[in-house]
Amino acid sequence: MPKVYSLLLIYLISTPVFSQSLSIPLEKLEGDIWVDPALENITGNTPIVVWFEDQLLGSGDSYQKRIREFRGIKRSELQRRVIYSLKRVSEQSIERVVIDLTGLERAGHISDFRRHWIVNGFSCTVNDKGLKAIKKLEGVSKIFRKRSAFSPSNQDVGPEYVTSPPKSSFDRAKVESYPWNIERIRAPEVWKEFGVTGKGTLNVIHDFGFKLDVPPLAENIYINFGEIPGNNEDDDRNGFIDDFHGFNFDSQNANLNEPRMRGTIIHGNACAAMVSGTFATGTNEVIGIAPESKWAPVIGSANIEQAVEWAIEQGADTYSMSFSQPNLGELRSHWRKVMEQASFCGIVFISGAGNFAAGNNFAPVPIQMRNPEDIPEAVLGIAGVGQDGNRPIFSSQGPVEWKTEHYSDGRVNKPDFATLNFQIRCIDLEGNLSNQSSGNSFAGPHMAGIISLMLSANPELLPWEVKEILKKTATDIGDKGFDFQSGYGFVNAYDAVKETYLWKK
Ligand SMILES: [Ca+2]
Ligand SMILES: [Ca+2]
Ligand SMILES: [Ca+2]
Repeated sequence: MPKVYSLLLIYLISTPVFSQSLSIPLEKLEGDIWVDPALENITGNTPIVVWFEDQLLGSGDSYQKRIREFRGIKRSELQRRVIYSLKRVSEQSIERVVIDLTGLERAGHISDFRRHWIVNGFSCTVNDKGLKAIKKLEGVSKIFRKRSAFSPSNQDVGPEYVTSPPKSSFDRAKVESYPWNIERIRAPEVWKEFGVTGKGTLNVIHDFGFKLDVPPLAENIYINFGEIPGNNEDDDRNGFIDDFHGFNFDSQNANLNEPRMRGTIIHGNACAAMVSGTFATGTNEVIGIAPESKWAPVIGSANIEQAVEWAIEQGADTYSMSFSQPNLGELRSHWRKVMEQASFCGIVFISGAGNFAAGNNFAPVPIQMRNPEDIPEAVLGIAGVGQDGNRPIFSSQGPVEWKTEHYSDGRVNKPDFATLNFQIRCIDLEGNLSNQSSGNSFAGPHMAGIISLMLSANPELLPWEVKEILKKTATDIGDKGFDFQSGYGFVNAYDAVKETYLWKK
C-alpha cells in the first residue's frame, strides 16, 4: 500500500475531537506561492519541504508578537495547547490534498512522503512534474529545497541499547571534586544550596559520535519506555523503529553507536557529559552541570523537523546543537520556523557560536556565526571564554544578518551569551576525564546544563523567560554592555537558578 494512501486511512480513524479549550488561534502566511530559487530547473529527484499557509507564526516577525500573547502562562499548558493546535491543523491541511498526493505518488512523481506538524507541511522527493503539481495544491504556500546531511556518517556501526542502565552513582554527599569549568560556572553551589541537580529534565544532544555504554553517560541516558529495543518494530507507533534512547533521523534507524574520534574526543559524548554526566568512571569527580538530568542522543540534520517533533513528544526541555552549517540558503528560514514554533512547545534551543573567527576556517561577519546559532530568540547562540576569562581568537562573533524571503530582520545581535570554551576537560571512551579540548561545541552544552538546572528548579518557565533571566543575571564582560564577542555576558548557574524562584507561577 502506498504510504500516502495508508496515511489517509489513519486520518479517517484517528482525527481527535475538536477541543475549543485547547485550541489557539493560528496565523496565515501572506502572499502568492513562493518557490525556493534553488529549485529552478531541477533535474532528477530532489528533496523538498513544503509549508502550508496555516501556521502558528504567519509572518517573519510574529515570534515577538505572539510571546506577548502568552505572558504568564505555564510552560506545560502552552505546550499542551500548541501541540494540540499544530497537530490538528496539520491533519486538516493534509486532508485537503491527500488524494492528489496519493495520485502523484502512484504516478511516480513524488516519493518518501512525510507529514510534519511542528511546521505545518510535509517533506518528499519530487521530480519536475511532482514539483509543478505540488505548487498548485490547495493551501501550499512555500516550497524549499532540502539538503542532505551536511556531515553524513561514514562510520555508522549500528544500534546500541543500554537495556539495563546502571543505577546512578551520583550522590551529592559523596562529591569530592569537579573540573575547573564546572566550578567556574557555579554548578556545585546550586547542588549544595538549592539541592537542584537537574532532576526531571530531559536534554537532547543533537550531534555525531556517540558511544552509549560509557558509565557516566549510561547512568543518565533517556529511555523511551514505550519502545522495545532491537526488535525492529515501532512498538510505540510514533513512526520510528527502536527509538529506545534516541534516533538517527538521517539514516531513519536507531544507529546511534558511532564512536568516531575527533582529535582526542568523541564529540557527542563529550557534549552530553558536560550536561548530564555523573561521576567520572570509578571516581567521585562530577563531570556534568546537571548530574541528575537525563539526556537523549539524536543524529539527523537532514530531517530537523522530525528530530524536533520527536524531542517534543519525548518531553525534552533543552535541545543542544554543537554544529554549524554554512550556506543553507533559503532553507535557513525553515530551520528558524521549526525552532520558533517548537519554542512555543516549551523547548529551549542552544547552539555553540562556532569557531570561525580565525585560522583556516575563517569566515567574515555577518556569516561568522552560521546556522542554527544564527537564529534569533528561539536559539541561544553561545560563545565562550577560557579559564583566564579571555575570549580565544577562534570564537565566532556577531552580528548575523537575516535577509531571506520570509525573514527580513537585517542585522541581528549575536551571540546571546558566553560560557566556557577553552581547554575543557572531556571524557574518553572509558568515561575517564583524561582529555581536554577547545571550541564553542562546549560553550553550548554548558548553557544547556545551566538551563536544565533552571527548569529543574522551576519547570514552568517559558523559553523566553529563561532568556530574560539569563540576561538579568549574566555578568557583563568584554566591552561594556552587549557586545558581539560575549553577547549579554558570562552566565553562571547559581545566579540564574536563584532568580528562577522569583518567577514561580
Ligand atoms: Ca517508536
Ligand atoms: Ca522496537
Ligand atoms: Ca559586554
